[in-house]
Amino acid sequence: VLRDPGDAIFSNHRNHGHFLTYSGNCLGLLAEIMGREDGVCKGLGGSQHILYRGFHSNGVQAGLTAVAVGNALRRKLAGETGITAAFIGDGTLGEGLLYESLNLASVWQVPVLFVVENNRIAQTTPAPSTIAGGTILLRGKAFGLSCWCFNDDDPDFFQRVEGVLETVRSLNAPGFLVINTDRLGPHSKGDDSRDSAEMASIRDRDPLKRLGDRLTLDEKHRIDEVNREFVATTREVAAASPPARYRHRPKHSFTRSGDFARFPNEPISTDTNVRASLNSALRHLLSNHSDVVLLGEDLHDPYGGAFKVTAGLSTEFPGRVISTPISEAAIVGAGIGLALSGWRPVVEVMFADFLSLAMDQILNHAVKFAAFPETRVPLVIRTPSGGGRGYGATHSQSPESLFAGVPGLTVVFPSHRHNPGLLLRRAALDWSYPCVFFEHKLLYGLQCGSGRYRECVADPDDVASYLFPTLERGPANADLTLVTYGGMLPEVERAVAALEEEELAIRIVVLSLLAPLPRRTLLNVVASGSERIVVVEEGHSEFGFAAELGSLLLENGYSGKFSRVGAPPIPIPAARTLESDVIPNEQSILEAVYSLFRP
Ligand SMILES: Cc1ncc(C[n+]2csc(CCOP(=O)(O)OP(=O)(O)O)c2C)c(N)n1
Ligand SMILES: [Mg+2]
Repeated sequence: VLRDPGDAIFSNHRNHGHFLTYSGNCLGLLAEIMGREDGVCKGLGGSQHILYRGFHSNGVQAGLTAVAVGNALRRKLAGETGITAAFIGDGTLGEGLLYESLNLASVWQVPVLFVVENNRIAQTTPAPSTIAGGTILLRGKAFGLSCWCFNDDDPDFFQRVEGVLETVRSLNAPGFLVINTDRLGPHSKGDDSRDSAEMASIRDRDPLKRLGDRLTLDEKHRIDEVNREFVATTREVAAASPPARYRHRPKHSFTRSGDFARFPNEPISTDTNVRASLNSALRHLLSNHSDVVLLGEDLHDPYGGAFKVTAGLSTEFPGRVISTPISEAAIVGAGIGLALSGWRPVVEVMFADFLSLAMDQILNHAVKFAAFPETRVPLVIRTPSGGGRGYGATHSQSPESLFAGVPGLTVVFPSHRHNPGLLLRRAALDWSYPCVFFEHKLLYGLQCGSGRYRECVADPDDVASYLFPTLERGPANADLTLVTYGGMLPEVERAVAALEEEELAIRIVVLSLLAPLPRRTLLNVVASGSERIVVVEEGHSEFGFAAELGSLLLENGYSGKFSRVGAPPIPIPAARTLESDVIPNEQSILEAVYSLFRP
């Protein structure tokens, strides 16, 4: 009954039945499970991870519930028909994201039907020992959803479920359906701890068996025979499909091509600061692209976001700048749902420190979907980052290296010497992969300006290195090259001014793209003509950006001196005096530089 072309399903680890009911594609599913080329996801997904038309599933319990809400939000905003079904098991009632998703669905009144398959067991754990008081249904009621509960052996089960779907469709609002059912076998292989008497009664209650009992023996045999033959043939055809193989071993998830002419450059405007540049980029996106929507906490006027980057936009674009509950995981998930269904969401996470709450959505959902062939996830997550304002340990961090370590995630961190607004527009419009866009708090108020920097030549095979350029300033044969990005640039420039007083020739290289690391661009510019390289980053330097750059240089034969400057691996303290002792500054940069000139 999910027959509207706009309908979508977000399933879970137990997706085979959902998939077959949705698609009827038995061969595609079996070949996928067997790791064959004819699999619906060409062997990339396997048993649990499926993306096929409007069908999505993966193996993270509740992980797709927020993505489902985003999928339904897109349809609602676009005024389209269709509903979204999101499946969970009873054991998944322990996952926090589920409640963020129920809340979002209710606040936004989007047509998502949450379906709880209540088999009273989770892997090996009986439900009563993990599901606290009240009934399951009350959980849906608590969020104001229309609620239903049926047994799967109810003779009118199908008609009842059809009625539920029609209600959700006609109300265009969320629902919560609990289906009491049974698990007929072990969770995986030999992991069923239920005793034989319980299993016998479960098998006896099996609605399919009960249906079968109404048939004559002859009819039953005939149906069994047809089914056996169908399964045997399907298996044979699936087995004849070649094992899935990469044509070329992939180096990354990004497709690359050097057609830079598609992305015109723009001179940087010097009469604007970073905040205004970003604000006008968002205004441009909203004015010219009806598929752009902004999500985040406190974005609305007159507040306009914690750092005022969205000021004025909720007034100018009613309904498209959406202030959300405090639910970082769910709003990033909803962004994934919007992006997967063709829109260009820009999500603001109020402080970069809170990205950790959305890590599962980024690591297990956004980049995983984006790695499927012909799948675009143009999601931008903007976030103010870094210290220098005495905000303490949970509002001052620089977590970009953590996120640069996520395979398939794009990490952009512009400085005031880049064109921050242009880079944000490119992340939203020209780049079809999930991107975390860091904005340093101390840069918001700085005037933009190219400051005598020039763009390094981009790698012709790497569009990202062009879209999010690396800048350089200073002579090619410098005594020393300083490499940095984001909020460290003003400190680096102060240090360089001091060094130039001492008649040292210093080159500065400033990245805006941290991941995928613009390797060839960096090798061309950094490794050539410098015997001393100092990398400055604000985050703690262990396992960080500078370490990655150091490896790149070593692997490519660099034999000069190398040093990195970063914070120690401790929580950022709140007192300004303590904070300035741990975050790199002009003085600590100079010390690192001088140490490389000592014999
Ligand atoms: C976030 C997460 N934690 C743990 C698991 C491992 N796991 C897979 S299925 C499962 C039990 C799920 O139980 P339930 O939600 O009741 O679904 P059922 O299998 O009974 O349909 C567990 C713990 C997982 N896949 N995802
Ligand atoms: Mg269960």
